[in-house]
Amino acid sequence: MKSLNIERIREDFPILNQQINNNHLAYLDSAATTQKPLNVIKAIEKYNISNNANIHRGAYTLSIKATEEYDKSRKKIKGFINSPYSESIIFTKNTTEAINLVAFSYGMENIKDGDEIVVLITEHHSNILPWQMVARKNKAKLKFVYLDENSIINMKDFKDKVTDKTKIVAVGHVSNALGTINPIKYMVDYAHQKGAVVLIDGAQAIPHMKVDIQELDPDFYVFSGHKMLGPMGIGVLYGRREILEKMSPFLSGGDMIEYVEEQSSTYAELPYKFEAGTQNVEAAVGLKAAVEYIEDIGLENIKNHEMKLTKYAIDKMKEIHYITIYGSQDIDKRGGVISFNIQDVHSHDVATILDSYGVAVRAGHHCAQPLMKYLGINSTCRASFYLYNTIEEVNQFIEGLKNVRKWLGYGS
Ligand code: C6P
Repeated sequence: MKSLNIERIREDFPILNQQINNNHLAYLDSAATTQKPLNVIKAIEKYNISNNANIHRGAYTLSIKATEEYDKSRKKIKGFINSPYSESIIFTKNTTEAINLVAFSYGMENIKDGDEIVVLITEHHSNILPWQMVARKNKAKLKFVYLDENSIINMKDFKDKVTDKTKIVAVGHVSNALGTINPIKYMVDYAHQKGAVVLIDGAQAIPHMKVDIQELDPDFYVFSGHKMLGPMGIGVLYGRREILEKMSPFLSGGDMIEYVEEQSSTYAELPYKFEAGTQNVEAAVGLKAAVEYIEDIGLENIKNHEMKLTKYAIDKMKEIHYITIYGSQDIDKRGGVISFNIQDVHSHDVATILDSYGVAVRAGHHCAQPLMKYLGINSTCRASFYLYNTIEEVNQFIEGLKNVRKWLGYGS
């Protein structure tokens, strides 16, 4: 493990080198979306300057070149997550679309009256609403697993809720709202023992830690390109090949067919069966470049850096008596996300005041309203770190925090 050369890394992210409200921009919202390094921006530019054409359609050289670029991206993702097959890698628009694909193509067809679906109370709406729809339509029950007294998933509750009736367990690898890393391997194995199919929402995990699909062995694993230095508009669904082969298409139309008759059609093989219509090829190209960047720096080094910043920030925040930090107090169970509130101040006011100091944090319910309700709050402020953030930026954030209550007329 080596320390990151942050100065060198920041040269790759020109967007970070700007003033916001006369202050250095401290971008602490990478859990919402990450910034793009120059190699990603240049890869997209190069694709558009030299290789752009519609894929799989042309017999001409430019279309073949574009198709090759798209295929290379799929192979890159296969290697990055150690998927056994390229055909298991389906490109989607984002995590949300990937979960909807599974809910509609697998869930709607396999969940029956009386079956159960289990999710965690910490799930993002994208991993709740599709299952609500399946449960409502197919008369199944949607069950939630709650937290224990240490604000981590209560594993006794998990084991109570996952039963022989459970057909799908859909769990986040890392919570976007609390930053908690879930014991996902244990959850996958336990759910499999009970005969359930497991989907893991890896949107907040894959940018920060090594995910080895063959070791973890989930049935589905989903994530978004824009949270891992890549472009918006591209996401990934990894699916177990045998299951994907049996599933019906989610979207239908061009590019996902074998033969089309007036009244019926046969479908293309994997992965094309699930990639209807013209795909976001330039985003796939950008995603490949993003993975190359991450691999070059090394996921362990990235995680190590983020944890250094997180620990430093939490220690400083704990010194401020009117701040409440949510989630596990155990640093080993956290990713680089800190959700917090300042006593008597709405999270949006905190974020707006921090913005005046150049600090960008997210405020609100973080698309986790059931969690907020469960915690008895309506929102939090959230700072999230990535490989390009510095200790100086954490200090800028802490200084801003110390001023929030003063701005609003409180003593301290
Ligand atoms: N979370 C956040 O600020 P999309 O929008 O489809 O790329 O990702 C949805 C999603 C799904 N699961 C988790 C765990 C997520 O964190 C997100 C996106 C952003 O926390 C936007 S709400």
